[in-house]
Amino acid sequence: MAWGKRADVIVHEREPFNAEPPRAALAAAHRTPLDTWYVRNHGPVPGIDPAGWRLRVGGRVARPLELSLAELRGRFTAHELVATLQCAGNRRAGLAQVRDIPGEAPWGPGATATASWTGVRLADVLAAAGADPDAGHVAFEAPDVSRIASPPQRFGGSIPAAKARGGEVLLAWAMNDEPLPAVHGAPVRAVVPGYIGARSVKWLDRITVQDHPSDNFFQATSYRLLPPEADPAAAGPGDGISLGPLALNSDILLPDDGARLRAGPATVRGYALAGDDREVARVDVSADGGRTWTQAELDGPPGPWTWRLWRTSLDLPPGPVTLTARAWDSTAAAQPEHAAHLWNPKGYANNAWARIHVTSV
Ligand SMILES: Nc1nc2c(c(=O)[nH]1)N[C@H]1C(S)=C(S)[C@@H](COP(=O)(O)O)O[C@H]1N2
Ligand SMILES: [Mo]
Repeated sequence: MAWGKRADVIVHEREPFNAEPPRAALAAAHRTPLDTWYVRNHGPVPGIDPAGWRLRVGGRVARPLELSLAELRGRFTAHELVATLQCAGNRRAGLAQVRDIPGEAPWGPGATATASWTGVRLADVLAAAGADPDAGHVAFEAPDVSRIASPPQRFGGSIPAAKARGGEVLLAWAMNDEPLPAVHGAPVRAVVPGYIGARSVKWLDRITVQDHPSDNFFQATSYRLLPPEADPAAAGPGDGISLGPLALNSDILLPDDGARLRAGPATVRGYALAGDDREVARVDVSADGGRTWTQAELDGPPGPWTWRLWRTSLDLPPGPVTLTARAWDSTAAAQPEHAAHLWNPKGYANNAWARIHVTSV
């Protein structure tokens, strides 16, 4: 299978390559194996010679930097951090059931995964460059040119400087203790835990400290939540709500949607992710559409920036059963019940209650 992915990945697009694993595959481990990780690309995977690769750090800095891979690894302390990434389009299929979302991949719950990342802290690199403490944003850029962008341009995005200075944002060259695979951004990618996946820019080659958010298409125009009546083809820079910190979300991974099970006790498993610096506080699971709930057992988190895998056992009556799950976070916020009031023309940020349909016999 392409790009070292397992044979059963669901390929949404071959070029650019976009694929997610079947939901059950994500339940197997806290750290998702590399062959199971989703891939989200907006353009062709660039072929980068690591020996010729340079990271340029500029903008509002006292000392602009140009670093080879050896310099990046040699000059700064390496850190390892386990972090979950999640695409803003994760679970879009649930929104597309409400109303058509033309031109966007119908991602299921698999556009999210967890890895241990090894790299240097963006904060340390910014300090070495003498980044202006009053600059509000840090922008990333990469060489992959997307024809989705108008005009066609390199992929980019930005994060607030306060987030960039948090120790959790890494410039990573290894994933699950393996060299970063080409499709995941080799030689170096940004890892921005708690933010939509689009800010974790792969094949990173430029960092700019600046006063304003990036004017790259994928920050200024795309990855923004438009009102339902907006025409996404007519959207311009600054329209809609900018997406940064992830919304609280969860989904059911086992049993599979459409499964036939024996009536009686059944194990239900899934993931929950709180987004940015919030924590998952509780996950409720229901076999009667939300009339009664059972609290799931949360697995110990592999780190503060990761999903919680959860499990519980529910008694299934014979017949068709809808399994429902909803998470709560440390601010006592819960997931909204229905995708209908979350619908937006680009299909981002679906964090409605998880629902799968099974038949027990
Ligand atoms: N250069 C570059 N970085 C990128 C992208 C891209 O298309 N080009 N896609 C982004 C999006 S939308 C997501 S969700 C994550 C996906 O990371 P993965 O493919 O390693 O799973 O990468 C982000 N970084
Ligand atoms: Mo994404």
